[in-house]
Amino acid sequence: MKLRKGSHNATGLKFGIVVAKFNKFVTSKLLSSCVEGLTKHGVAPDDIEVVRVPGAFEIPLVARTLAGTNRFDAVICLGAVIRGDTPHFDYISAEASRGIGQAALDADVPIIFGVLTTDTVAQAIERAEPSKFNRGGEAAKSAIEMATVMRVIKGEVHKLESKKLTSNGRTHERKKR
Ligand code: INI
Repeated sequence: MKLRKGSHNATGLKFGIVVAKFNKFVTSKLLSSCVEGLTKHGVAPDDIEVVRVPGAFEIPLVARTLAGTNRFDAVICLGAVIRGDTPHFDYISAEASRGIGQAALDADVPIIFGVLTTDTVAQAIERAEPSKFNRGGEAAKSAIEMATVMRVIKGEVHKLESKKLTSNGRTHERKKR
């Protein structure tokens, strides 16, 4: 049996973050915990690009577009959809989750679902809080794990390890130790 897995070392990796402005009192906390989670694992601040969108409904298109640029190892989506008195919640949360999942499959790039869907404001605050559920930090960890495992299963880690770039741009096999 061969076990393939990602790592927590994100040095040199690049991430896009799409964050909704709607319910900013929650999404700003998700964003700061997410950025902290990335930098804590070795991501350079210059390798993180943040795009703000009006609400969770707008996240999938921007996530798909960012992923399609091939500039990022993973894209992280952050938002907070909080249930109200109308069915609006169901439409927004369903479209955000469906669209984000579809975007990842279409772009062939990991896109992380860091969108809270809660019944109450208190639940959303609790989940964004770094000392409680810390969903922003969790989204960062998932993005790193997915970015690194995708490199492994696409063979890129093996290629980097076994081949050395020569000065004229050609590669030659590295001697086995
Ligand atoms: N957007 C959210 O991100 N969270 C919500 O809770 C929310 N509610 O409840 O309405 C919400 N609505 C805005 C929506 O995402 C779009 O921005 C808007 O419909 C314009 O397309």
